[in-house]
Amino acid sequence: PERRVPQSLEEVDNGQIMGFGADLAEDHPGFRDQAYKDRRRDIGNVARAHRVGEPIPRLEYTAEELHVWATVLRELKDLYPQHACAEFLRCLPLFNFHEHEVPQLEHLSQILKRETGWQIRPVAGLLHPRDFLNGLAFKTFHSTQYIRHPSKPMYTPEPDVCHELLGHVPMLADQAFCDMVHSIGVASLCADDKQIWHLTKIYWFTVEFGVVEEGDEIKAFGAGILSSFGEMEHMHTGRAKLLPFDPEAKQPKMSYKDGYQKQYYVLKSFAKGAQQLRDYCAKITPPEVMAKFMKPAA
Ligand code: H2B
Ligand code: FE
Repeated sequence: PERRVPQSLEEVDNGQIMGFGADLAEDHPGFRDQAYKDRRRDIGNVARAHRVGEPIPRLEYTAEELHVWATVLRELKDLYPQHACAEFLRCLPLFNFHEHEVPQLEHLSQILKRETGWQIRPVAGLLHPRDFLNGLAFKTFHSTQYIRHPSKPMYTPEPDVCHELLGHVPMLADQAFCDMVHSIGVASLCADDKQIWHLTKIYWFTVEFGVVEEGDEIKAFGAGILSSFGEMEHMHTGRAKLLPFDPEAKQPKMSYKDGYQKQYYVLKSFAKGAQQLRDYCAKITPPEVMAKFMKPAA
């Protein structure tokens, strides 16, 4: 059957969760912890019940959950001045993250709306790639609201509130970054499955693991780097290959599980990245869809 291009965010399904659903896999740190699974399911149900346009319900985090957040924040924040890109460092203070409160999605979403017009929509877990990418076309970032298992504060096999808030949210307050990500989203609207896979890799090598040139250094903007102590150090050692970012080129295989990235793609700047993705998007997207979703180039 012909796939309908979603005309509004309501038409982007946020219910198709991949990988870890209600039952966590054997290798998930919470696999043997029924109370954790119940809690994760309850938080997921808040996302499932949320309707577009309503405020995201406030979540009261437990003392144990707060402790996980505080541990992760403490580990990471001292590394940012050295490893994070200038845009991340400029945006981070807007959110005023601190160790005595897990931030609420609604509050962060309001800050993003004010800064770049983006917003957050809660989601119960790892969303299907097509739906996740389609959300970006509507300037919407789907974010989980549960937190990783307390036994492993520095590791999570799936997105959690630490990864989303520390890794993704600050960059979404930067306009050029948002423009780049928006193009990925618009390109996904009419994409076939093969193109969705290509866009998933583009997303992976930019939004998740991208680095950007700053003088003769490279700095991180990818959330997978900025939310991982080990990955930040790994980037800094220079052991990974550095390649120029080119959305048209065949992207290498992504490694989800086998440790740190073997290569990073380097962006010249976010303005250049936004231009590159706009051009790619225009190649695979019908002009009427371009016209509806994209402002004319400045
Ligand atoms: N879902 C959620 N909840 N957070 C993400 O960061 C995410 C996702 N990333 N689904 C997507 C998939 C990404 O890995 C690509 C587009 O598949
Ligand atoms: Fe992510």
